[in-house]
Formats: sequence, structure tokens, C-alpha cells
Amino acid sequence: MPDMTPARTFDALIIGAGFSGLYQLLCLRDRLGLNVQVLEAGDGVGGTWYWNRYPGARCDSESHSYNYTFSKELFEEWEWSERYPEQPEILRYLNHVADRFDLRRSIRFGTRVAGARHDEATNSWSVTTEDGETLTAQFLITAVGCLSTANVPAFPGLSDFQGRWYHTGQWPHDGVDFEGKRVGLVGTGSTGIQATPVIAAAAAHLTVFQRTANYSVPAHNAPLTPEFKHWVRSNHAELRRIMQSTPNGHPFVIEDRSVWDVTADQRQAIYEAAWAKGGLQFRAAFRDLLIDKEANDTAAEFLKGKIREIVEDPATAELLADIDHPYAAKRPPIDSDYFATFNRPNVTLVDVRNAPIERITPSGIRTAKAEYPLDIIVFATGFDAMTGPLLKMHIEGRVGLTLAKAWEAGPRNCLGLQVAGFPNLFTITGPGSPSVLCNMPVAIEQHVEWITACIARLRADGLASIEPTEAAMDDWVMQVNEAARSTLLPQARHSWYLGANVPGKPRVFMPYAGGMARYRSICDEVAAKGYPGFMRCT
Ligand code: NA7
Repeated sequence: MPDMTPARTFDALIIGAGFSGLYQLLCLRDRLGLNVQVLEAGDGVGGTWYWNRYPGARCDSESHSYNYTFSKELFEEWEWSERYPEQPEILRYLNHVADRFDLRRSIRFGTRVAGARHDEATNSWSVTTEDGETLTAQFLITAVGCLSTANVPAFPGLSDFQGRWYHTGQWPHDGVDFEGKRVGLVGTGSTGIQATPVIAAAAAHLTVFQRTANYSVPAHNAPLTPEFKHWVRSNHAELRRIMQSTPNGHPFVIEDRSVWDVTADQRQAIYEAAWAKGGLQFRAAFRDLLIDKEANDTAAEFLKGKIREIVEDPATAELLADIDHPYAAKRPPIDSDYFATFNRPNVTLVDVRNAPIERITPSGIRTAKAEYPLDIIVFATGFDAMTGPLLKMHIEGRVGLTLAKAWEAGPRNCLGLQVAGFPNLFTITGPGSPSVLCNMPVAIEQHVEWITACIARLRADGLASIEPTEAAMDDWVMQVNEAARSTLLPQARHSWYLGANVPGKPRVFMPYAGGMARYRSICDEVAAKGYPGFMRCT
């Protein structure tokens, strides 16, 4: 009888079947011919887009840039329907990719990884699943996403709440019925801003609990015209070139002009045009918006003015426009009628900066000032970003060193890709890489291709393992800090870029802010020079 026991030994194990896991699988299995297994907690592909099914979930990158570009054929055969892709459409796209490249047969679904331990004697990683199974491989690649560990604040009383509560990143697959319900939404980041108008349209009443007011620029989402679709299909190479050469991996270039090169009237006209165009491109109106605070103030004032214009009730408008950080120093949301939603009679804004949420009661939310009766609470409270999904697993490297210990004071690694003491472990879009500051598929393709080339080279050279030196890590951490310091990003002191949204998390600016293009050339140079700063061993 043939042995039907599933294989447990592989060349490479990949954790996660989202954008990064799928492409890493394709590269290692089909290009390098390795024996690869992907372990995925969900019952389908999609990663972030498998879990984030909240009302209004949509990507802020424009659809023609929110896809892989490694395959011209794949790029040309897929057609997005709207300017920004909605969650179900992104999930359809990733399922299409999985089918087109026959990836499913190498993915084990419903398998959550509990931990991984490196064994020096065998130069292999033993990966344990929550079901108690152990699989081994020479290479371990985490493709776990940056925003995949839900952050539900530890409000006292939550377990006594008599209604239903949900975190946006763990949304029920069969949806939530808001009809006739009093809904409370906590959080006004990108997610809360997307969900607010959609929930308001369905619920009897929506109360939005705002701790930090936020900027937002209209998305101006709309169906794509046949002409635009045709233009996209005909410009694969050019779009790929632009996305790979811009700091944020988007398909537009940042204008090469300073805020101070133009008159106040010209500036106003430029901002009006950028507002009319909408989307993340607003940031690209001037080259100095993210490096010069006074330049940034001009954009901030314009955007606050728009809030006051749109929102009819002056007190609500003031609360929404009372923003405490430079524009785009936190991840800048884009929206569909967010501010106008506060003109609806069934929507209330509650300030929880000055009167914080004290507890969840059986019947609602109590702040320092009042109690709000609710049937449903939606937590749009974000994620334990970047390090959360990695540290949730127990990863143990050489001589019992855990990743949690190695990163006690904040993440330390080289190029955001590898950590000393953890041989052959690669972290796709890990902290210290451009990741969340970049259009994700662009960052992911670069990482996956670098890792693939690194492993191919290692094997070609007859070597068995690679890891960075401590000195190379120190140098990279310094470069990450310097890159952040040369922007206004650290000035948003409460941002998740700094880990400030999770109590007890070390305050370290996590993503590499030097731009994707610069990062790519640094990584290319390291590879071209034979991996200086890395120990490659037999
Ligand atoms: P974010 O951007 O982290 O936003 C979370 C929101 O939840 C933000 O407004 C927080 O206020 C608020 N929050 C968090 N904890 C609390 C407590 N305890 N009380 C009140 N309010 C709270 O997460 P998103 O899901 O919106 O976006 C994450 C990324 O996904 C986004 O940037 C895109 O890249 C995609 P705070 O600002 O901390 O005062």
C-alpha cells in the first residue's frame, strides 16, 4: 500500500498564503524546483484580505497597481472593475492566482503555526502547528503580513457586554446585520473611516468614538472605463517601471516642486486639483510635504478647511479637524463620504480623547462623561503591527535565543529580512523594510525575488545557511532610524508605525522610510557584492 502520511520534511516552509506567501511559493517551487509547503491558518488564500471583510473594506492603492507585475500575462488577463479594489475582488484575484499557477496543492489550509525552532546539528527548522504536528525544513520564510494581529483594547467589562462585538480584522464571513441596530464604532484610522459611511447607511444609529482626529482625502472611487482598462493592459512594462522607481511603489511620481516654489494662490489651486483627483496621490502634490513641517502645515490647513466646509455642525467639525499630527505622518486614510456622514441625523461623534472609554457595560460603552447604549460594538482599533504576527509565534533560533528576547527593545535585523542567530529565516516585509510605507505588492515582489535569488545563490555555491552579523544589524538599525528622522513621520507620536498603539510595546520606528527605490538598490548591491554583512556557511 502506498504511504498516505503527509510529508513532513521540506526544503522550505512558508507561513502564510497571502500576496507574499503565494508568490514565494511560486518562486521557490517552480523556479528553483524546491520541495515547498505553505502553512496557512485560514481556510483559503488571501491573508489580510481573507480576514478583513468589514463593511467598506477596500484597498487604498489604485487597483491597477495592487497586483503582481512579475507576469505580463497575468497582469494583462486580469481586469479590475473599480478605481480601488474592494475586498471580495482582491480575494477573487488571489484565488485566480492560486489556480492559475496551481499553487493550492502546496498549501495546507486551516493550519496555524504555534512556533519554530532551529536545530543547529541538522541545520533545519522544526515548525510546530497548533494541532501539535511538526514539520521540518532548511529554510523558513514568514509571509505573515504586517497588519494581521488584531488589537482589541483591554477595556474592562467587554466579556459582560450583552450585545455583539467584532474587530474589523476578524470579521464574520457571513457578514453582520446592522438593520435597526444601535452601533458603536471605536477607532478612526483608515478602517474606521472606510466603515463609518457604510455602517451609517445600514444601522438605526451609529456612534463613532474618536480618540485621535484624522485627515482624509476623498477616494473618488468609480468604475474603471474601458479606455482606462485598455491603457493599463497596454502599459505593463511602463507601469512596472514607474512603480519600481518611486519611493512608495505607487504608479505616480511625486511632483518635483517645493511648497515654497509657488504663490499661496497657486498652492491653493494645486491642493484643490489634488483634492478633486483624490486618493493617496494628494501626498505627491509637493516634494517637501513629508520633510518640512511648515510645508506640511499648508496641506494640513487645507485639509482641515475641507472638514469645516463639509461638516455642518460646527462643534462636530471642530472635533474632526482638531488633528494633532502632521498630514501623512500617520498612514493617511482616503474615504468615500466619511466627513459628510456626520451630517446624517443617525450619526453621532463622541470625543474619547478628553473623556476616555472607561468600560464596556452590559448594555454599551461608558466614557468618563456619559454612557452610550449599544446593540453592536465594532472595534476598528487596528493591529499589533509588523512585529505582532512574528512575535505571536514562538520562534527560537540558535542556542535557545527567542525572537521575543532578541527584539525585547524593538526589532533588530538586517534589511528587514534576516535576524542574527536565526539562520535561514527570512521575514517578508518585516520591520526595517519599506513594507507598509510602500504599495504592498511592490514591496512583496522585491522581497520574494531577493530571497529567491539569495537561496539560489547559496545552493549554487554549495552553502547551507545564511544569517546577518550583529554588526550588519546594528548598521541597518541605524540606517532605519536615520531614514525615519529625516522625515516628519516620527512626529506622529501615537502612530502604529512606532508601536505606540499597543500598551507596553517598545517605541521604535519600524518601517524603513528611505523609500522603496533606494531600499531596492541597497538590497541589489548587497546581493551583487556577494552578501557582505551576512555569514554564509557550509
Ligand atoms: P489604525 O490606523 O491603528 O487605527 C486604529 C484606531 O483605533 C485609531 O483611531 C486609534 O486611536 C483607535 N483606538 C485604538 N485603541 C483605542 C482605544 N483604547 N480607545 C479609543 N480608540 C482607540 O488601524 P486601522 O485598522 O484603521 O488601519 C490599519 C492600517 O490598515 C491602515 O493604516 C492601512 O495601512 C490598512 P489613536 O489614533 O491610537 O488615538
